[in-house]
Amino acid sequence: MNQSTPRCGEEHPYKLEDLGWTDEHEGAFSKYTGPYVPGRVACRQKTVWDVLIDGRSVTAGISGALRRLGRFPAVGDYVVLLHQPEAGTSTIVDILPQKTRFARGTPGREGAEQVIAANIDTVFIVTAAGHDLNARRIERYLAIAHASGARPVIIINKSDLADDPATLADELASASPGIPVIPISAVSGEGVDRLDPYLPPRTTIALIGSSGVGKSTLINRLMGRSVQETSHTRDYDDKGRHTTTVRQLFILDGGALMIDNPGLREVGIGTASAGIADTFPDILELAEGCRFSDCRHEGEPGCAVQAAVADGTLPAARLESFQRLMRELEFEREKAEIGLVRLEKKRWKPIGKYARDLWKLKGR
Ligand SMILES: Nc1nc2c(ncn2[C@@H]2O[C@H](COP(=O)(O)OP(=O)(O)OP(=O)(O)O)[C@@H](O)[C@H]2O)c(=O)[nH]1
Ligand SMILES: [Mg+2]
Repeated sequence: MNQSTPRCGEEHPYKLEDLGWTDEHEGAFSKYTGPYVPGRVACRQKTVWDVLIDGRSVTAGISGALRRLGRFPAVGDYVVLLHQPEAGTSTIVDILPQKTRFARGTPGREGAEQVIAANIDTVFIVTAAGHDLNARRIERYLAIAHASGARPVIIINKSDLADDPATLADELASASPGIPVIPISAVSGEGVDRLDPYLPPRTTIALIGSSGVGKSTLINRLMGRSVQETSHTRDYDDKGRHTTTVRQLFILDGGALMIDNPGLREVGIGTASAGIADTFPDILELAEGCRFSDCRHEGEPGCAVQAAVADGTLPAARLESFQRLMRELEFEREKAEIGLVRLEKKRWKPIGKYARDLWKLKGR
């Protein structure tokens, strides 16, 4: 299928099945009869969505009902369209159940989760040789990737800039037990074929990572042509410039579906508690040996986790990272529980007397 991903309004050769549509989706859609068609969201502009339907791409708005419910489709969502080509209108009226949802807590928006992409099979967490390579950052990404239900794979791009690319993977290995870590160069193509096992037809892969790590360059490499704009600065230093500004789904020649995302700057942990457990299986296993079942590993007697730090089997920075993420998670829970409102940057205030009393009780 050697043609670029359809732009809006264009015809294309893809059937719904090529877009990952399954019998399960068919079952969920079967209650709709009449002028309804199913599709998959390929791109979200501010208030309109590009949706791939059988054989073509259309631009659609959403129904008033979805808007009132605050249900905004994400890229990757399977949706139901009220499609009236004779009137020249298409409206998204429903979002089919999501298999997975990749979300990040967005501090500052009343704790609301921001869905980055839906129905993702695999998340490529992209980092790059140089200043972005940071085990703590990877742990944070891994926690939200695990929580999404998708399988994470770590990609270290720009291996051409490293003296010894093999050692780069070792640097991240202790932060990601059991997770594949693959060094590549999107520019030279070195190592890119090692991604093939993760790119079977009809599977959906989301690229996430900081701005400038080379996500769009990798898309262009995998597409075999330039479909995404990339930064012109080679020595990218992430001073807040984002080259990619909208999320977009691409169909690779091999049939895999890949979503390019703008670089993430702030990644809140949201409510990814299950993700934290999956990211730190080593710490949870050690914790089973602690004397107290509610041990926080902060100096309690008989703490097996602290003992592992002391004898060098667990890096102290990894434990700190775990504790920081757990504190964030606790804060997110409190926010949801007692109702906090953000007044200005990084300052939260309780709303209502009950919340204020509880906040004081907790010694904040
Ligand atoms: N040396 C080297 N440079 C690379 C590689 N991949 C990407 N780059 C460069 O890194 C810069 C940023 O690449 P982009 O693909 O725009 O990065 P991005 O992750 O899409 O950035 P945002 O869209 O802002 O999130 C560009 O100048 C690329 O040429 C690589 O493998 N090696
Ligand atoms: Mg980009």
